[in-house]
Amino acid sequence: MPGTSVIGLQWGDEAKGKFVDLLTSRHEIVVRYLGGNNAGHTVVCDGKTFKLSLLPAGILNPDVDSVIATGVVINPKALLAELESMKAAGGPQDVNLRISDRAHVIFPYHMAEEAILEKNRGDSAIGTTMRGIGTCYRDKAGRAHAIRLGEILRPDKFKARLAEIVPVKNLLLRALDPEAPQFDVDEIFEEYRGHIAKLESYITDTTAFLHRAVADEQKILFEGAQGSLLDIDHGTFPYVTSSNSSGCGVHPGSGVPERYITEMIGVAKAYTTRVGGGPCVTELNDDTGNRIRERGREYGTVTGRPRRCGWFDAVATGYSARLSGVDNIALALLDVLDGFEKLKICEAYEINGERTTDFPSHADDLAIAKPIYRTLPGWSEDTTAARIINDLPANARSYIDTVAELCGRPVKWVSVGPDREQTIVVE
Ligand code: 2SA
Ligand code: MG
Repeated sequence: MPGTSVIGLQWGDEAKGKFVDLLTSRHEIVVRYLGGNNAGHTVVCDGKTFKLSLLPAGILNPDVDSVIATGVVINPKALLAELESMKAAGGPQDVNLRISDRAHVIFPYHMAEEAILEKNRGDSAIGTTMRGIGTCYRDKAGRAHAIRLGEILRPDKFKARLAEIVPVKNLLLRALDPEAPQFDVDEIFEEYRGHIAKLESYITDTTAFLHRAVADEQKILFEGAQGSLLDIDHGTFPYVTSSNSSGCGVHPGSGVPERYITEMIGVAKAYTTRVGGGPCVTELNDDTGNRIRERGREYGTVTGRPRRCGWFDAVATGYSARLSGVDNIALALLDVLDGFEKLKICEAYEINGERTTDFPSHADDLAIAKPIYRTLPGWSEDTTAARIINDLPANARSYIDTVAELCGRPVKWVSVGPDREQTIVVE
C-alpha cells in the first residue's frame, strides 16, 4: 500500500504544506496526526492563499478524505474558526473531514497554565505558541486530568470529568500565580457542548477508518507538523514541542503501522530557521540573517513572530534525516539564497575543542557548539523561473549536491517559490 509521509527536518516551517499540497492529488486520504493549532502553513491553491493550522492541507481538495487522527490535540473553538475562515477564503464549502474521537481536547485552563509556566521560566522560556499544546499533552500523559473528544459527546460523563478536573486546575493555577484566572465548570461545559454540536458530524473512530483504508490498499498521505528537531524525545529538549514531530510520530499519532509507509519525504529549507527559544548553531544575528528573513518572509504563521535565521546546518538536518528514516529530501526556498556572493553550509560542530558530526543530546552542548562551515560560491541569477534542474545555475546545483552529500540522502525535489509550478523534480 503506498503510504507517503511528509515531515520537517528542521525546526518547523520547512514548507511541508507545499509538498503535501503537491502530493495530495495522488492520494485518497490525507492524515494529520500530531500537534494542534500551534502549527501553521500557507498553501497557495488556484491563486488563493490559505493559512491552515489544524486542518490537513487535503481539506482544500474535496476529492480527498481528510483525517485529524488520534495524536492531535484539539481546540474545538479554534478548529471551528479555521473551518469558517477557510470557507470565507474561497475553499470548499462542504468539507470531507473525519476527526478522531480519541484525540485529546485543549481547554482554557491549558492556555492559562502555559502562560504562567512560560513567564516563570524567564530567560529560559521555551517560546511556545501559547495554544495550550504542551499542557494538554502533559495531561494526556498524566491521564488524571485529560479529556478526549469522544467524552464530550457524552454529556453526563463530560460534566462529571469537568467537575473533578476544574477545581484542581483552579488550585494549581493559584499556587503558580496568585493572580491566575479561575474557571467555572458550567461555563466550560456549555461552551464546549456548543462547539461539539457543530463538530459532531465529523467525529468518528478514525483508527478503524484508516485500518479499513489500509485493507483496501487506499493511498494515504501523512502530513507532518512542526519539525524533527522539535520532537519531544529526539529534538533539542526542553526547547521542543510536546509530541513526536519527527518521522517517529507517524505510527503512534495515526494508528497506522510504520511498515505501510513506502516513502518518507523529509522537507528542509535551503537555510535554517527557528522560532522560539533554544540553541541554533548556525543562527546569524547580522545583516545576512536579516537578509534571509526578509527575502524568505520568515515570520510565524500563527504568532507573527520573526523567525531566527541562519545558514543550512547539515549536522542537524542529517541527524533528522537518519532519525526519521528519510528516503528523499525536498529542498525548499532555494530562491531565497539567490544573489549571495558566498554561501555556507555547516558540516560539523566544534564542542569543547572536539570536532563532531553527531548531533548533541543535550541543549547545553548544542548551545556551546561552534559551526564548522564549508564555503560555497553563490549565484547571481534569479532561480524562481527554473523548472528543470538544468535551468539552475551550476553553483546552485553544486549547493544542492553538497546538501545531499552532507545529509546522506538524495535531494529529489527543489522548490524555488510558493507556486506548485515552482518545483523542480531532480531526476
Ligand atoms: P508549542 O506551542 O508548545 O508547540 O511550542 C514549543 C516549541 O515548538 C515551536 N513551534 C513551532 N516552531 C515553528 N513553527 C511552528 N508553527 C508556527 C508557524 C509558529 C508561529 O508555522 O510559523 O506562528 O510562531 C511551531 N509550533 C511550535 C515553538 O516555537 C517552541 O519553540
Ligand atoms: Mg509553519
